[in-house]
Parts: sequence; C-alpha cells; structure tokens
Amino acid sequence: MNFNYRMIPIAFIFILVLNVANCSEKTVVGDGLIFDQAVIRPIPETNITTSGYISITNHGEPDRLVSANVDWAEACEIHSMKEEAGMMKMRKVDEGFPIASHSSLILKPGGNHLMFINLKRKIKLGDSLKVRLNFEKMGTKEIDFQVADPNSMDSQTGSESHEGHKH
Ligand SMILES: [Cu+2]
Repeated sequence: MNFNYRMIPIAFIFILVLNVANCSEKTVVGDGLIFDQAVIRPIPETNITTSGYISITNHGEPDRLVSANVDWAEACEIHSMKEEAGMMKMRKVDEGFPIASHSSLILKPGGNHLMFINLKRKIKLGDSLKVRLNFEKMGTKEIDFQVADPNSMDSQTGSESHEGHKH
C-alpha cells in the first residue's frame, strides 16, 4: 500500500479552513441581498393590474435588478415614476435598476415600482404571492410578497402587529 499518511493532517486542515469560510459566508443573508417590506397593493376584483413594492438592501457586490416575473399575471414590468409637466408619469424601465454595494433599492408608492399586468387571479388582502426577481449577478430570487396596504408599510417597520417576522 502506497498511502501517504502525511496527507491526512493536510487534508484535515484544508477541511477546517473550508468550514470557517462557509461559516463566515452564512453571516451574509441571501448572498448579500436582503429583502424587506415586499407588498402588493390590494385591488378591486374588476381590476386587471396592480403594483408591487419592496426594499432591497445589497451587502454584496454591485448588482442590478434587471427584470421580474410571476406565474399569476401575463407580465411584470419594472416602472419608474417621474414628474413631467406637473404630472406624475410612469415608464417601463428596460434596463432595470442598479443597486450599489451597501445601498438600498426602495420601490415604494409614488416612486419606482413593479407593475403586474393582466392578472390571472384575484388579489385580495392577506394573500401571499411569489415574485421572481432577476438580478444580473445574484440570479433569480423568489420572494413572497404580501397583499397589504403599501401606504401603511413604512410606519409598520419593526412593529408588525399580526403577521410576525417573515422572510
Ligand atoms: Cu406602473
């Protein structure tokens, strides 16, 4: 048998180093992207579009939200909101939104948002719907969005009354 016993301690040290690397990686949640306040606006049954909002914090490398898609609507677009001649107008953003390192992308009412077009199902308060967010570097992240009044989300930070902690 020609087994080299000197390799054992080396292999052992290598495994230890790998474990340490794994541990430190786990302290960064979701590859460096943290999702919060993912909400979809409740709408009357007759409506066929609605909007979605989310706060994305990037603790990793610079990235970009390039697109989003869902199973429950024909299309999901990324929209910006800009004032033109005194009116707020929304526009489809084909290039998506960049998210610099250690900064946040906040989609909120009155500002940039996700637009769900030609809904295939009813959207009612309390529902939870999956949205796939596609990032240039981090790939696709499937996030649970809650159907809730988006205007009440800011004041709810850190004190959600009935749903508890959900990520
Ligand atoms: Cu829109």
